[in-house]
Amino acid sequence: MPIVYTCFSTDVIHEGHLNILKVAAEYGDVYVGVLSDEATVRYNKFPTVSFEDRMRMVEALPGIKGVLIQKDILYDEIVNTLRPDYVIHGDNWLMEPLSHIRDNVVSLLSEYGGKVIDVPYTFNENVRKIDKRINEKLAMPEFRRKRLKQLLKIRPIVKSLEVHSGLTGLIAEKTVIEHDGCFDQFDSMWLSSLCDSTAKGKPDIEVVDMTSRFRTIDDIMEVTTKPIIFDGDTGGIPEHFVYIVRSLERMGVSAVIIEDKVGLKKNSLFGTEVDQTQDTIEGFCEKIRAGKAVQLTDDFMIIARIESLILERGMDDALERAHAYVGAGADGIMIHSRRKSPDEILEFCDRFREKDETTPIVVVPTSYNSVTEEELADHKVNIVIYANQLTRSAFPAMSETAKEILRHHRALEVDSRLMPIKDIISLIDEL
Ligand code: SPV
Ligand code: MG
Repeated sequence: MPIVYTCFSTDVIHEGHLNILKVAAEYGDVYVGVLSDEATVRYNKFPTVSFEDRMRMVEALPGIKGVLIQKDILYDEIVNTLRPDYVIHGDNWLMEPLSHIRDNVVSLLSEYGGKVIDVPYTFNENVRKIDKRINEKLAMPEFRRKRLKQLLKIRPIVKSLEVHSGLTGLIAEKTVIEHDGCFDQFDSMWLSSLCDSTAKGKPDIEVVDMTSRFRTIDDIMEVTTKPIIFDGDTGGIPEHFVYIVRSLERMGVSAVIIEDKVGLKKNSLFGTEVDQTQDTIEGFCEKIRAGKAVQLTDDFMIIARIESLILERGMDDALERAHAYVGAGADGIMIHSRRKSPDEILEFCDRFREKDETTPIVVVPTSYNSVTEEELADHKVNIVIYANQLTRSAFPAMSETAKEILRHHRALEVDSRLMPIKDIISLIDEL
């Protein structure tokens, strides 16, 4: 019998999958691949069902000859081992970005005369409802909160993108690209204090109060499912920080990062050009301990941000603080720098890892932006934050549009640079 292969990357078997299996059975013995978590999170929603349960779900389907694990999005390994005569898939893979997967399969099969079968994709009201249900589940606090820890286990480096509104949240949520045969998307969102303040036309000095910052979180959470890392600035005094931890955890935020500064906080990228006071090690440890003491779940993370390199206090001070903060209960360390070169950050990571192999390290390559994610991962960095690039790209574009309209006394000249209204509308999901 000819071998027919299809790969499922789904948490729920619905009529669309059953239709694929029905058509597949007309061509030969049907083998189904279950896509690994590691591959799924590169282009699809985070699975709401464990890999083991997804395997069991597929194994229980009638009329299947075998179930396989597909480790990669591309089918090379499966095709080379199974040598299917047919690979069958919904015809949604004729469109970008999935068409790259299809092209790859066509080329692999053509080496020995195998064929691709495209089945009309089932997208009816019922399937739409199931998709919506999965999204709603992913957005629930108890599911969203733990996702950062889950991602840390399966991603070589967790990528986080700046967000400060529902719209930027949607960009972080929905942007998926194919590049050189690899798929990629952001894993999480960074709720930057700089960009949240800037969006409100205010300086980044903790003047936008927590009630307003929480309102921004809510706007983002309403339209996204990805985990949130919250920029908690200094966290305030320990007596206030405990309330922040409680609220964030309850809302379903995955992590708060607080920086070891006291008094009037200014943005770190000013460095020593402005007066900024670093907290004492003991003072900051007390704040970390206070936060950890009120946390109710194991999912939430308090990450300690070290400003020693920003304030030019030296590497030894940064390392001493890092180990002390972990000793006080910090679930991760963020090390920041405003140098053009990544050298001091990479040196910090290497030296920190000599004594601590597991505590997650977070970095923000804004000024040392030539460093790649692969280099950072080689130095055992766990989370990379792109902290302000959306705001910095949107502002000049908006400013230029405003000037052009003034220049021409009409909007015709700017039109070619604008996103069609139709596209903006399609970005927004309706309930
Ligand atoms: C932010 O995005 O608000 C940050 C990172 O705290 S930085 O602006 O680099 O200090
Ligand atoms: Mg900040």
